[in-house]
Amino acid sequence: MTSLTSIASALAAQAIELPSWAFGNSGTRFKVFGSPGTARDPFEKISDAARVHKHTGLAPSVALHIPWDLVDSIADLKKHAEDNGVTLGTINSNTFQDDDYKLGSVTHSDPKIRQKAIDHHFACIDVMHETGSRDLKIWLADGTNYPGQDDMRARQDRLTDSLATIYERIGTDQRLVLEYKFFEPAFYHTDVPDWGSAYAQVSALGDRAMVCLDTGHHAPGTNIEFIVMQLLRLGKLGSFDFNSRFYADDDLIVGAADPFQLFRILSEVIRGGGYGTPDIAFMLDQCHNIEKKIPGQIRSVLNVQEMTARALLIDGDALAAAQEDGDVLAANGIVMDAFYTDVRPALGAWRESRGLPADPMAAYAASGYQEKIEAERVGGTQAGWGA
Ligand code: PSV
Ligand code: MN
Repeated sequence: MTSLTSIASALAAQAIELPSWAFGNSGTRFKVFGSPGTARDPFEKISDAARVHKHTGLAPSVALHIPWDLVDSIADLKKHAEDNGVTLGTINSNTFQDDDYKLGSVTHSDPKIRQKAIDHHFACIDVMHETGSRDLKIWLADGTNYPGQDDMRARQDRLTDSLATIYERIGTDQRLVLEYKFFEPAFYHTDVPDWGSAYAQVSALGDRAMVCLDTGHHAPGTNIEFIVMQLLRLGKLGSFDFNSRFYADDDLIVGAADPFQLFRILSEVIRGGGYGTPDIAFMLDQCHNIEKKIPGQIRSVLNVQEMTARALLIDGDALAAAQEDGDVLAANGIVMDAFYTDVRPALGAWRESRGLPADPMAAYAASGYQEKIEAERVGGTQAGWGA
């Protein structure tokens, strides 16, 4: 097996983008629980995200969601991020919380609603120019609940037209990243349900249009690492939204539900040349409903790092030889040996060698930051999922 020391420099290439919305209160359809110290505005969300980077060195950028993170001065927010040692990353559009979008946004049959949704994306692109963001990430809640409710094909055509209009507006150094999801909030069909549909749409747009793979957006049992392989092979994997799920789009801590799946996904990323290149944004898309948010994000990025380290340990040469020989058990054994390696002590030492705490969870707990925000952030309205 590949040695732990030989993967040290590869580990240094890891950068995971945090979602601003993970630092607000969120919940289920039944209840959103408040928690002491929760950020009350985008500035406090960024401050909290920066603590994750401070203790892990893994999370140098923060994705924004518009309009949730709109502030009077984006320039001030950008400066605040930089003062805290992080940058502003992907801009996520939101066409799922306005009454006008009940029956769709960019696919709506009414041209006025479609234009409203397109204009929102133009506004997001304006924000990107101010933040210096590369990626505009589009997830659409568009879809229908009942057979016959709308013409699926006409909606697909309208989607193509709307995306083309948005794509024309992005800068030459920017990208449009389209996220698919097979259900929810629409339950009969969604207009971008799967990687193939997203791939067809972005391929029609051009080189700077890519697919975003949210790990929670597949039917149970889907072989997600196959999709990773295929999109990498096709040169169209633009970003990940990492999270984990037991049943639906649970948005739980990545690697919590199925660490082996996370390992398999990261193995395909590495195998396909998607690791250590800026071409793929490794984002989290999670909510922390019952656990503390900052340590929840620290745990998440550590889980990604841990499974990346294990995946880097796969002996590619030995694996290729076993595959060539048709040695089924040897090939599988090479992969499983890497997966079962406990890399935590070595990662602790690796962190210390880089001036980071060996145990970022403990370092955060000892830092006093949680107590400080719980004492200071009294009054005002806590940010929620959606604000
Ligand atoms: C939709 O479920 C989604 O995964 C999209 O990425 C949204 O932008 C995000 O969740 C909102 O939390
Ligand atoms: Mn997502």
